[in-house]
Amino acid sequence: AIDFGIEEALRKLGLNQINEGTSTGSDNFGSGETISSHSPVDGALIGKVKTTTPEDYLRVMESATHAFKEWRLVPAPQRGEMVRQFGEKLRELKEPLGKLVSYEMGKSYQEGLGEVQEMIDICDFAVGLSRQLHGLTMHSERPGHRMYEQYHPLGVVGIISAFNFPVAVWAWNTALAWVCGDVCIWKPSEKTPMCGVACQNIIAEVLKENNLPEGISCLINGDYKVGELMTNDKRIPLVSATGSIRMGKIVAQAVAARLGKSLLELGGNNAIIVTPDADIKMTVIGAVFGAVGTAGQRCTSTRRLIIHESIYDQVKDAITDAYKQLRIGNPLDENNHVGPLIDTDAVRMYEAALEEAVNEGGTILVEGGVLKGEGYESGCYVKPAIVEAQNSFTIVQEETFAPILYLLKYNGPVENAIELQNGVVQGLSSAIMTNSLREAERFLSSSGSDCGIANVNIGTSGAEIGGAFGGEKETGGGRESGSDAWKIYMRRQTNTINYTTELPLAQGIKFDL
Ligand code: UN1
Repeated sequence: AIDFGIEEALRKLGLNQINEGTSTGSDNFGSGETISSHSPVDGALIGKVKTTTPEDYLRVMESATHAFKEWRLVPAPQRGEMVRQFGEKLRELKEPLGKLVSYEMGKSYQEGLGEVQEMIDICDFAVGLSRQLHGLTMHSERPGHRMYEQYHPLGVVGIISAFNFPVAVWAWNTALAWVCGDVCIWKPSEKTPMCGVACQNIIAEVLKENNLPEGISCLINGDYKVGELMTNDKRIPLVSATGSIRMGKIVAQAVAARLGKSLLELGGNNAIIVTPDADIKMTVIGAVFGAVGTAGQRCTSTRRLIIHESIYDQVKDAITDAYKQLRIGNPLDENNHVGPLIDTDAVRMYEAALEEAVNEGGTILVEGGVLKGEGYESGCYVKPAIVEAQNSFTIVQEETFAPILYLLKYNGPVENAIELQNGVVQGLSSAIMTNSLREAERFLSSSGSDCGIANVNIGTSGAEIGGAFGGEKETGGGRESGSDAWKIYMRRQTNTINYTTELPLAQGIKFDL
């Protein structure tokens, strides 16, 4: 086997064969059972991580609560300075961390580096933001009164993240939460626990170097039961959760039952509309990357292509041709386009989805299948598939986290394509390929795409961190990352100050004593 420098990367990230999976900042422990992390790349054991017990969690919570009391008093620009240093450390460790992401999750090394770049970018964004946590001032209706609003830190933020972006999604949340004056407890996916420990090692060093309270960044590990410790904990005012719609509904109900806030970033069922005015070459690149990049395991992955009948055959031929060029294999080898799925459960779901698509009447255009033989020993490598289908198929309505692309045909005006595109329960990302101004603007209008992300002449995946990221309907409604997404990590307070010697009441009410 070729050595892709994994050992060295693990060493640079301070990872061991057995790692403590619970951290109150600098104190690492974990008395629960261990999770073994096997790479989907070659099936090898990367390392083990000890899970968090309810007793361990109490210690974590104590550390976080204590840290919050101090951290909220640190001026926001100084909090930004801590995040700046964290971003610097990420720049230094970009290669080993990108490699670990690639090896533990299975995405290509390029995409692993890209994910760490998103972390660096959100740190830069958060540093600037730390001087711009602005509120408004209003004019009071009463003389001699001043009215304004301010944003205060919220408290302990719980972060539950998914395997597919094992480091970036945490960073989008935590970098903003930290400049907002919050402290965070993170439960990474139990499928990528080593990435979690690596990130915690990096931030723990920054906190120590700055003599900051440990507990600003805490880590817990385990399955949904460990997540429940946070969703049911009224000391956590905000839970940010990324994952399946099924998981999001459970989290949202638990958090709502105690009137906490949740920020949900759940499944997508993203489509690209291809109109008669589309640039076919751009369409092919956007659609192929969107469908097979990250082996179809992004929540923004392209699941459906909605193509006008007049160019249907042309687009179909161009896409199926492009699929013939795809090289599937070890994602650390830069010659490959497509890596493995996360595990063999995901492979089974991929196989079941293809079977169901055919049972419902779909036609296979590019055949799928599980790869066997040399280089594919982990059993997680599958062939990207294309199926001609109908939007009404049950399987097309669902998000399958795998490289399966459904081709759908539309006729008539672009409104018909928009109706198909909106005709699913999810509402994350969407795109239109067109050179027609009328079609593009229709797609972006109030009667256009109902998604949180709507792109023109760009695919559905690969959003920049500067915009708010998230979607509508069963995608959960949350917004993370750029724009004013920071506001959910703070509590808003309206202040009115009377600088007279009278006490006039609002609404002109008279109350004489
Ligand atoms: C995800 O899949 O959970 O837009 C996040 C994108 C990436 C983030 C995806 N920037 O594809």
